[in-house]
Amino acid sequence: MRCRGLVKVPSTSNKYKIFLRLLIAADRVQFARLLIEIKVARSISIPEAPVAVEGSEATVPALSAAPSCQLNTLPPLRGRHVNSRLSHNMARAPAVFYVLLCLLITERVLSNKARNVLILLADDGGFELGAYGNKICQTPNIDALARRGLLFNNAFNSVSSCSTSRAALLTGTPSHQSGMYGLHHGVHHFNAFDNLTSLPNLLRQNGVYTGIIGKKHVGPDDVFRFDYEQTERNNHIDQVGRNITHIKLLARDFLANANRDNKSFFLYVGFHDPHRCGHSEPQYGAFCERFGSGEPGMGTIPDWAPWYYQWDEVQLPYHVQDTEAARRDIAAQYTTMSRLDQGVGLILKELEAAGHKEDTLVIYTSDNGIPFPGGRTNLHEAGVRAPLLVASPEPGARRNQASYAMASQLDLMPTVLDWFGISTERAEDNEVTHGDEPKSLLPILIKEPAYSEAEAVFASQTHHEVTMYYPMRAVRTRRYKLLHNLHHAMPFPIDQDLYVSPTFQDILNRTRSKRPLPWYKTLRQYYYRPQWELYDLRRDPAELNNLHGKPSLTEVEAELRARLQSWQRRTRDPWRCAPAGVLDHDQCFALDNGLAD
Ligand SMILES: *[C@@H]1O[C@H](CO)[C@@H](O)[C@H](O)[C@H]1NC(C)=O
Ligand SMILES: *[C@@H]1O[C@H](CO)[C@@H](O)[C@H](O)[C@H]1NC(C)=O
Ligand SMILES: *[C@@H]1O[C@H](CO)[C@@H](O)[C@H](O)[C@H]1NC(C)=O
Ligand SMILES: *[C@@H]1O[C@H](CO)[C@@H](O)[C@H](O)[C@H]1NC(C)=O
Ligand SMILES: [Ca+2]
Repeated sequence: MRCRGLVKVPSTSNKYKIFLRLLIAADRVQFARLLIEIKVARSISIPEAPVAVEGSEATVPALSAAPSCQLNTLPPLRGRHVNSRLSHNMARAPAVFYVLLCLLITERVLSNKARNVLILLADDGGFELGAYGNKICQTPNIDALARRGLLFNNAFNSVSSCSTSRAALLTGTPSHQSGMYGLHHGVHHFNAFDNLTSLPNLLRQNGVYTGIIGKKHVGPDDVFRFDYEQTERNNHIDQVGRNITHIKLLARDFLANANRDNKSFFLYVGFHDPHRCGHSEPQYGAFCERFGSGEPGMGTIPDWAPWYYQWDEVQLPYHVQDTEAARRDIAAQYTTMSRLDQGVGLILKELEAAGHKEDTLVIYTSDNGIPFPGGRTNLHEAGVRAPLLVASPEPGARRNQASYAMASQLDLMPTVLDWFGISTERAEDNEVTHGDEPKSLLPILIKEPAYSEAEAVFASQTHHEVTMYYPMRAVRTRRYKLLHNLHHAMPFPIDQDLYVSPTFQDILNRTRSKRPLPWYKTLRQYYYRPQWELYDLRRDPAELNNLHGKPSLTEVEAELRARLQSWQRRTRDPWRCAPAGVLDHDQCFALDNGLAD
């Protein structure tokens, strides 16, 4: 396979000379082989659960009698009421598997072995990764991490905006329930509710040494407190979020503290790459790709060897127009990806040097989709579908494999708590207690769950910037997505950062001057959306063919709608009556504004 489009330039040289063309490694992550069956376990199965009516709950007697694994944090294993999706999944799973799982977990907690977690969070990072099939953008370090662990092909953000997504990741709570309705900084000024239980607070209470390096972007401080904080609050964001040499040294410092105190640790590294910076620091380029590049006046980052790409050979995402301006924008993003990728490599080396390669769960993901039209701030796929790599050091863990299980970033908090063997009782203050609730992903690291059409993830967005009020709610199963644009008559808002980008300016200019725009939508279509959008993602991954109201899908749509509403009710969504009604004392009262359907 030829690796096209790649130009590597030494940081000291200005000559854009190709001197290296790489072959794509042959041992790519295997996308096809998924269902590894444990033959012995298959012969014993739990009877099918009664089919639950939407919103109601079904008890699964077989489960109450089955493994009483008190140490596990998965609610179903405590023999509680479980919702239809979970009971469905559990009912299909082999009983022996759960018994083994309980034994594993019990042994793990009793052996008191050190266990740590490292979260590597990209900022607006997408699928510009070799591991996810991008053939041009070179990310050898992240690809190596993917080979060491499990690659999720169906992982989703619960919201497509920075602060809200980070708050959701750190509390397991959707944005409408956390109170973090939009961006935290400056005039936007959003904060989560004071009564929320966050992952770092819970871990600190349980004796885990917690650290954050890089972008924090959530508040209030008391709700999100880490023992070790090197963030934009006490540093320049570029130093803690983009200067990978500086980040490496901070990680070394944190790990030395953890080792000195002989403590389990949780380290959250919030890279600011590959976020745009044309709005805040245009002197460094659209993606800050020149910051520390070694070009005159840009400074150097000793550990970064930037990679440069030819604009005409980037791998264009389907939601970005095929023009030189947009392609150059993507090429700049790729260069910034090389800084993120090498940063990930440095942190993993520090982890190993500190003696923690074999006892640390490593998670790589991104807070929201890429900052291009159709991406960040949208609940369409390019806005919420996220890379998710989870590498477990456990001997039985899946490696160099892909999972198609539906995973939400709301699942990360229960996953980390499960890893540390901490009960989620206190986390349940966050009110997500029944139904389609967040779940630990650890069982998936051991075995691919049986395929289920019933698995779903949810998304909820209200603001990005304070001016960008555009509430949306969505439910996504493996096949379908139902998206509700609550205030659909308003134009879809555009954030400052996207507005000044070469890609959006190009769309504007071409639309204004009526020049050809080789894009998947018109600007008008992008701004004005219908109230309901229903997509069959198997047939229509770009979400271009709205099937809302299609007679053959009446039942599918009604089911998704009921499920979305039920999730909104359970998570106390203040918007659950919008736009057709007003909420009062947990009831919706009609407005007769013609939007009831
Ligand atoms: C560190 O803690 C573990 C238990 O968590 C214990 O077995 C070990 O002896 C401790 N090491 C030191 C040097 O204190
Ligand atoms: C990055 O950090 C290193 C170490 O602190 C420093 O020497 C270097 O000048 C920094 N680079 C930039 C571009 O700020
Ligand atoms: C947390 O605070 C919010 C806002 O005041 C409130 O609506 C919610 O019910 C509170 N949750 C709990 C568990 O107290
Ligand atoms: C768009 O038009 C403006 C004004 O004519 C111009 O300054 C700018 O360079 C153009 N941008 C792009 C990306 O074509
Ligand atoms: Ca972001």
